[in-house]
Amino acid sequence: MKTTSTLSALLLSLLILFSFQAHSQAVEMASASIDISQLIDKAEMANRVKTEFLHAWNGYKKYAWGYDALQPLSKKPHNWYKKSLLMTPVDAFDTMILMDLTEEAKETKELIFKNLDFDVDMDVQNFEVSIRILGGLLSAYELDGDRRFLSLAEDLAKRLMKAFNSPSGMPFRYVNLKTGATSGEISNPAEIGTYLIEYGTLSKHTGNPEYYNTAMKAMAALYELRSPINLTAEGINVETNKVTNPVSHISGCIDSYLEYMLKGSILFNDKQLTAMWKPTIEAVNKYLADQSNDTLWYGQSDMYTGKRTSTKYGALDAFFAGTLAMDNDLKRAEALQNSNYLMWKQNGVEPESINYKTMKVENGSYILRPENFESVYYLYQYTNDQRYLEMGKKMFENLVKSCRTHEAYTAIQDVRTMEKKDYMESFFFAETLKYAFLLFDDSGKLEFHKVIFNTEAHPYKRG
Ligand code: DMJ
Repeated sequence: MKTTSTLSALLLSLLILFSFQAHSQAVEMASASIDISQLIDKAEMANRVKTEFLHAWNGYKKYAWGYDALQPLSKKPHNWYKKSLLMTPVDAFDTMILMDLTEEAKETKELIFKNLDFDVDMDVQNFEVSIRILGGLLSAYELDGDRRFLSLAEDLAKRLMKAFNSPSGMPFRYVNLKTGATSGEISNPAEIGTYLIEYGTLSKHTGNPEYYNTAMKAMAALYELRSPINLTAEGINVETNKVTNPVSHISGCIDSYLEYMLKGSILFNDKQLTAMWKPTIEAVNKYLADQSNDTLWYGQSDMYTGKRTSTKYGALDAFFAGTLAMDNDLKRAEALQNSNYLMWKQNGVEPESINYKTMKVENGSYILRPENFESVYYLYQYTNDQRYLEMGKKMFENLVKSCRTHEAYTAIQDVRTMEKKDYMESFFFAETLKYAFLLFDDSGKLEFHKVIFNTEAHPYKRG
């Protein structure tokens, strides 16, 4: 009996020793794979991204020069409204500067000063025109220095500001650039609270505080409509000041309101925003986060009860890993970026939305969205972890494989079949390729910690 138990003890020790060695080997292998990742040639990757930017840009130039955007499959130009606002050129300009595409930047600048005119009788979507055009003109001014960019920005802002002419100070969704007429009272937090970074930057450069105050008033009015547990509604009526849809989440329609609360507090050192951000992020993490073991997602909940209403997550939500990193919550940021990458990898390119409980695709389209690249870039900046270079490289290669056309880049109708869709968004130039490029770029032309990006990836200097 004694001999048997001594033998079993010996066997057990051998087993423990063996599994310990196996574990050490596994750890060594894991670190070896990290060493391999260090072989990523960042300069070569940055150059590859730049080459693809040029490929897409040349397609735009050839078939849609002067229009808002290109439809790459039919090779037709597209305008958002009756007259072009040069969505693609204005959105793309600062990426050209950062990529040192001097010739392209020069001809784009000439096009902008020759053709961009806001004195047009047409209703535009305040949010989209603000983040893309006003946002692009302001970063163009900061990077290029030509005061004509600032004049255009101020002319546009004066027209768009009419949208804020509501009883609450929260903007209507649409405004006529010539007459100032407004429409669209049923709005959402993203379209109400995503102006502060642009308007504050404009106030800084013009010395006129009215822009900052207008954006801040709208944001504060929106914040007042939070629920007693500090969650934000998806739907708001800016005329009646009432909630029209009580669902809360971090996704499209709310996303950039959260982003601007944090970024605004940093860029302008605004204590009111810091005081708003603290209870907001606590509520988001308490009622929207869905965590099990090391896995983190953010779902949708009722703003009054905090009860989960859906386990939908998608391409737009992916920005939040970067926001968490910026808020010094690296633990959640890294966990969420793992989920983002999982969502991307599952089909080779991320879909618009999935159910994170079943991992089933709910909406299979991919419209060249940037948020996953954005968060990879942020995470790499905050951690210096080579894993994020690996992620970015893989995602970029997938993008090239699935979205590249003979003469440009295009959206995907459904990532399950990879059938293509005929549109190239301006944010592909402003954001997706910019973040992919900056992830690998070591030129020092843009110092991450010295800028804040607007939600369309247009960078503004801090301080
Ligand atoms: C961009 O226009 C902005 O990033 C916006 O905040 C959300 N959606 C698109 C990109 O996906």
